[in-house]
Amino acid sequence: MPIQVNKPYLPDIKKYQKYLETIWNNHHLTNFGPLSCALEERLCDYLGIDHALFVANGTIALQIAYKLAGLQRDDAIITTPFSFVATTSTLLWEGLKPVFCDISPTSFCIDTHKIPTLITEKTKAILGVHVFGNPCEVQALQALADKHNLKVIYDAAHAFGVRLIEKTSNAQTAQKGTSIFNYGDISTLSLHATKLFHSIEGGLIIAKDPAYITEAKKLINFGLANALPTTIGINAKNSEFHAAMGLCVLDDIDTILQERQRIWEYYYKHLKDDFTTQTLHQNASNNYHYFPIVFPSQEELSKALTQLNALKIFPRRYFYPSLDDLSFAPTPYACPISRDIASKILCLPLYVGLPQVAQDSIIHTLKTLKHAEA
Ligand code: T4K
Repeated sequence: MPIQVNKPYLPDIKKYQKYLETIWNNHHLTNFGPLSCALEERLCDYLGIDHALFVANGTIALQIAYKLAGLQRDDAIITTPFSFVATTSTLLWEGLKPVFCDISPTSFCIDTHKIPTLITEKTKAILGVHVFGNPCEVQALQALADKHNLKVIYDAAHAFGVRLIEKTSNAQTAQKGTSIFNYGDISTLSLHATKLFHSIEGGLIIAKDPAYITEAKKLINFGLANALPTTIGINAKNSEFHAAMGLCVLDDIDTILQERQRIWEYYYKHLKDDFTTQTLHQNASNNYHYFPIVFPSQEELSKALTQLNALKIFPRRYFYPSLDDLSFAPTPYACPISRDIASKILCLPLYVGLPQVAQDSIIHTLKTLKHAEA
C-alpha cells in the first residue's frame, strides 16, 4: 500500500450509518438542517468561539470573507506568498489584487515587519495564513491594521483547535488560551477530508461580530432573506451528509490529536538535528497538523523525494511554488525568502494509522541521505 502525505480519518461506520438513518427520517438533506446546526454549535463549544457558519469548503469561505469585509474589485490585499494556491486564487477570482509580502524564514508566516512599506491608499486588508497551524503575529498585525484602517482576514485552513496564550491573559484564559479564530475580523477554516478535523468537504466562517455571520448566511444562500433575494449571493451551503461526518469525527477528536502528537513528536525527535523545522509560536498550542522539513538545497530535496517514492512513500511539496512565482498572479514584489523555502520544503506523511514501519523507513532514508551528503 503506498504511503501518501495523508489519509483521511474515517470514524466508526456504524455511527455514520445512525446519522444516515436520522437524515432519512428527517428528510432534511441540505439547507441549514439540524445536523449542520448541531455541528456549528458543537464546534463553537469545542473551539471556544462565539459564532461559526458551516459552508461548502474552505475556498468559498475565503471568498465570502472578502465580501463580508466589503472588499471591492481592484482593492489591494497584502498577503503571503507561502500558502496553498487557494489563498491567492480566491483573491484573483474576486478581482482583488494580491500584494505579496515576504515571510519569516523561521515561522513561515507573513513577516509583519515587511508589511508597512507595502501599504498604499489602495490597500484595504491584510490576509494572513497560519501556515501549517502556526499562528501569525496576530497582535502586531492587528495594531498595523488599526493604524491604517485595514481589515484583517485569516486563512486559518490549517489551524483547527490552535489556541494562543496572551501575555495579558487573565486567570480564566491563562491555562487554555484563546482560540486563534478569535483574532482578526474574520477567519476561515477548511474541513476538507485531508484536514485533521473534517466533514469530507466543508469549511467554516468564523467571526466575533455576529452581524458578519448573519450576512454570511444570506450570501451562501443565493442572497435570500425570508425567501426573497436581497443581495447578490451564491450557493455555498453544505449538506447534512457532510455535517454527519463532522459530528462523527468530532467525537474522536481527542484520540486523533493524541495520535498525531505521537507521530509528530517521533519525527521531531529523530529529524530535528538533521533538518530545519518550522519554529513554532512560543505561546500557541500545536495541533500537529503537518510535519514540514527544509532541506539545505532543492537538489537534496529531489534526491530524498526520488528515494522515498521508490519505496512507495509520497510526501508532498507543500507549498510549491511560492505564489509570487505564479504566472497568473503578477506581482512587482518578488519574495526571495518564500521562494527559497518553497523550493526546499517537504511535508512528511502524518495521519492517524501511519504504520510505524513506514515512519521508521522515512526517517532512516532521510538520515542516511543527510549523512551521505555531509
Ligand atoms: N487555504 C489553505 C491554506 C489550504 O491549505 C486550503 C486547502 C484551502 C485554503 C482551501 O480549502 P478547501 O477548499 O480545500 O476546503 C489538499 C487538499 O485538497 C486541500 O484542501 C488542502 N488545502 C491542501 C493543502 O491539500 P491536494 O491537491 O494536495 O490534495 P490531494 O487530492 O492530492 O490529496 C493529498 C493526499 O491525500 C493524496 O496524496 C492522497 C490523500 N487522500 C486525499 C483525498 C482527498 C486520500 O487518501 N483520500 C482522499 O479522499 O490538496
